[in-house]
Amino acid sequence: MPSTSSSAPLGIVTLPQHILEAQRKHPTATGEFTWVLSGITLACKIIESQVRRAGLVDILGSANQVNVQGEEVQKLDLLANEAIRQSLGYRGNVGIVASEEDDEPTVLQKTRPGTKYIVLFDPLDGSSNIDVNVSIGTIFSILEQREDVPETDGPLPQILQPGINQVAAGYVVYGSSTVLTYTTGFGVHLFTLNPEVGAFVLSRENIRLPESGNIYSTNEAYKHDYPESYQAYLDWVKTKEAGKRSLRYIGSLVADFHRTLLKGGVFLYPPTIEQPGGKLRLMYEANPLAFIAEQAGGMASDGNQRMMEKQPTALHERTPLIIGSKNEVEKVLSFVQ
Ligand code: P6P
Repeated sequence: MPSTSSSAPLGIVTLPQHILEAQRKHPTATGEFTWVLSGITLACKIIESQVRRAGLVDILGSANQVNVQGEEVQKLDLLANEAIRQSLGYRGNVGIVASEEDDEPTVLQKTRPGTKYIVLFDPLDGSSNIDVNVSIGTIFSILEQREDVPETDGPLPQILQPGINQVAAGYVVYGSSTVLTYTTGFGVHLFTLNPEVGAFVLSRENIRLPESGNIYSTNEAYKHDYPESYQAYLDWVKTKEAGKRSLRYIGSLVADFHRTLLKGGVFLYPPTIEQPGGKLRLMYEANPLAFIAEQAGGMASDGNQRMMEKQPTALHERTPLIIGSKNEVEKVLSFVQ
């Protein structure tokens, strides 16, 4: 239920209001996020309008380009990337941005003092689903620039921080409705885009990820490419001892994670023979979702360690990912570790 605080006329709480209320409750959650997050939400509204129209306007299909990941870039990928880069470019307190679509990070402003934030993002995750009208999403992670790193060292030493240093993280799912879920370290909150108002309004506050869940989510087609320990888990999960289970796999990380956050269960993308380091990206997919999962009472691991304690070594570094209900992640780890 939306917040019923005094600042919620008609029961509507917008995202900026929610951040400012959090600032009043937690002085360290500075209102500066409002300005950065308003840049991200503006971009997501632009993306949403294009995603909704994709079927009508010639923006479906490939842009005949390949990105740094070696993946064919869809036209909406390019539009989403530009929308976020431009929206953040005028925020003033964002110094560095880094995108899944760009080989290198972009230093927006040199002067350090006011430009304390670094924003990393996957502008349109699951883009291979665009043409078949399956939910896709945007994921973002916000870090602060480190004072102990000289600017002369360039942006990478600033960016390559473990997930525990995130000051905020979130994602948007462009689905049957457009929802934004975020955390600044004080719980996980869900907003739904009200197209009439043109604003994200609070729909669920302090979401808790169920401690257990009977849904497991993985691409079973790869099972025989997974390490044997993961195969052993996937065999166990189908036994009577494991109880009644369901397999759900959308193939869009943001959509699979959003279901896991709300319904519980576990999503796993293990190492494969083709990608022994995992497929999903650490900095702008696994870490932001891990921050949200932990803030909601869940867990996230790479199979060997807590996801948010991994020390990144490269901007586009990939990682195996096991994320979801605490008890379900621990069960997978009991096979894998
Ligand atoms: P596979 C989409 O391309 C993506 O990066 C994630 O959104 C999704 O979870 C994963 O890849 C799907 O990968 O190998 O199962 O098609």
